[in-house]
Amino acid sequence: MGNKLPEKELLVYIDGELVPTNQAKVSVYDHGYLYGDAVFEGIRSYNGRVFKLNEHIDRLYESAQTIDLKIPLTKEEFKQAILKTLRANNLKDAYIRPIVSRGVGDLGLDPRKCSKPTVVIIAQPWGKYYGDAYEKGLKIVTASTRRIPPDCLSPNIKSCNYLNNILARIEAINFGAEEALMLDVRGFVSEATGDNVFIVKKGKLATPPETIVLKGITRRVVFELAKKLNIQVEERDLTLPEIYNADELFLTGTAAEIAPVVEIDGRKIGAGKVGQITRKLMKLYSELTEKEGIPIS
Ligand code: PXG
Repeated sequence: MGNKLPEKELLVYIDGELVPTNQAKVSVYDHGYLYGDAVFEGIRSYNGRVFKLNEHIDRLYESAQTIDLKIPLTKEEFKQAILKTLRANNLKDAYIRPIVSRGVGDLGLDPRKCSKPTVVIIAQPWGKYYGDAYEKGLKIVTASTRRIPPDCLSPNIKSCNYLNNILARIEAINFGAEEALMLDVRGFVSEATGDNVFIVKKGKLATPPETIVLKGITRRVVFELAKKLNIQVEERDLTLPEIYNADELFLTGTAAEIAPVVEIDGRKIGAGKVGQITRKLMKLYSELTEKEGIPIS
């Protein structure tokens, strides 16, 4: 994990108040803790601007609506709470982690036991998620753990139930790999444990459809950048042989940004080094994040 530990004590937003990290605590009876009954977002700010803030807020409210959780703030109030948290911590380049849980209840699943949702916003300085892999490229493996299918728990919900992904990540760690690729229950490619996946083949991009993955905001940005470069993008089912025979392979995510992959399951991808199209997209992404976004102050 490329995140830097905060040098000074940061303030965390909890239910409208900014409290020092060592006092930033949530009840053990919170259903977010007891049952993973919560939704979250992962947002970045660069150079004093919050990148794609509206898109992240929209997805947070969609996740909440899907699990029938009413966020006790309007979208505008939520945005202001995020900006306030960043200002209070004097952060310009940060990772922002809002979490809305069902709230404090009792033992037992019944969400009616929770009288009000708990709203937390953590914001902290952030480095590179995959360290030096942006130059060298990542080595990843395919996990035997399959991504939960949409008819069981939609991967569109950004919920605090990450055990499926964590199991895949443990497989990667145990194999000495940096990340794991997950297949869906049909055996088609879905996504990495915290990133969407793209292949480049014969100058075109392809990525799995939104029905089986998280609707990644970085994934959408890559669509925009590809358009600018006149590169076609297909959203379709991808097989593992297509991954092995791709010219280039990369992962996308708010934390990961655009991360090149040069090896999977022991097979080199393309020339075994960061590809040309991936490099172009990485450059454009970094330029965009530096200039676009909602100003913190
Ligand atoms: N798929 C999954 C399963 C994710 O969790 C993405 C794709 C990329 O989506 P965005 O919208 O960021 O392009 C994610 C991203 C964290 C954390 O601790 C969150 C994610 C990944 C890694 C860590 O906040 N979510």
